[in-house]
Amino acid sequence: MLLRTDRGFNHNISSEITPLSVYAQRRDFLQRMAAAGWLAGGGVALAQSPVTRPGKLAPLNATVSALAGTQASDTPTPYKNASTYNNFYEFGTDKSDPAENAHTLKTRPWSVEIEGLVKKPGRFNIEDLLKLSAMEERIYRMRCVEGWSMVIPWVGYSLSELIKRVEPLGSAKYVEFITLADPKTMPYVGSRILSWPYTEGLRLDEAMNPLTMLSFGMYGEVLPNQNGAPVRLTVPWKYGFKSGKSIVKIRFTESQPATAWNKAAAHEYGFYSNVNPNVDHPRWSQASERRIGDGGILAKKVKTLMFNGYEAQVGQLYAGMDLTKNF
Ligand SMILES: Nc1nc2c(c(=O)[nH]1)N[C@H]1C(S)=C(S)[C@@H](COP(=O)(O)O)O[C@H]1N2
Ligand SMILES: [Mo]
Repeated sequence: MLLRTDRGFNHNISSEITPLSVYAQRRDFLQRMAAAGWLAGGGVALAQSPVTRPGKLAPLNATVSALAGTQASDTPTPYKNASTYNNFYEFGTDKSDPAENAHTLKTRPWSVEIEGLVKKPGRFNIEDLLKLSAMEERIYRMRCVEGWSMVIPWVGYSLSELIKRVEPLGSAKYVEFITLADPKTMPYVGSRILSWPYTEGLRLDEAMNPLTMLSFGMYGEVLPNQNGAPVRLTVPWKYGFKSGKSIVKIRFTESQPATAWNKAAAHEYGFYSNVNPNVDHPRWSQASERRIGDGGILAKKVKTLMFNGYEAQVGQLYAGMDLTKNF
């Protein structure tokens, strides 16, 4: 196995130079909307999203996010793929299992408990979380550690909006995400594939980065159960497993929390799990990825980008760190 030990940051941004991209189309769309006088005043682009709604679930209205890095220049993955090719081990390990089995997940009533090192611990009902901040649509590239990727228009807002409300104490350094583990509705929670509940964690500054998103929907509609309804994390510069689904608890801690995949195989899955084409998984290369879409498993491979293409937004979080050790 080839393991490159490139410790420097990759400053190659040629990937940003995409010819006729969705981004450009979207920008044209926004310009046309503005010209037509359809945008709200104050320079805020309350544009309708050009992403087509599949019309399967309840709509979740959002405005196109103006935050840098939130409008990936790639064509969004067809909804069909994004909602039928999933990892959600609580419902099975085959990619098709979650879409087949997750109808048993009960997404109401739902609440997210905030605990640990914060001034304002407590419980947020999902209804209150949905109203906590303005819903934005953000198109993120998502890269699974297994070597495939998708481009998904998420609906939600920055996790930092919630974190600010609960006021972390100075001693809080990490955020732990605990997801639902209900053996009655999740058939594989009794299995020994992983230790349940599925948990994940971020450093507080990673969690506060505006790209880190609390997502409630995708493609203009509420999340399908198999994608982590009613609320999940989306962290676009990290491997997909950091984006925990169906979150029920968020805990602020002083020490680095354990994570489900790190507990299962520490030498394969570290705490950081930043997308990094220069650090291979012990069993396979991470230099390229298969973009899931109409091509199915024969889809063509594309080069994986440092921090999944979000280096400009998040590279400074890791300045001076050895990313081969902190994988
Ligand atoms: N609770 C929970 N969250 C999870 C997982 C899981 O098995 N259980 N799988 C992760 C992995 S490996 C990936 S790639 C993404 C997939 O998200 P998607 O199905 O919405 O694309 O969810 C992540 N979140
Ligand atoms: Mo994944």
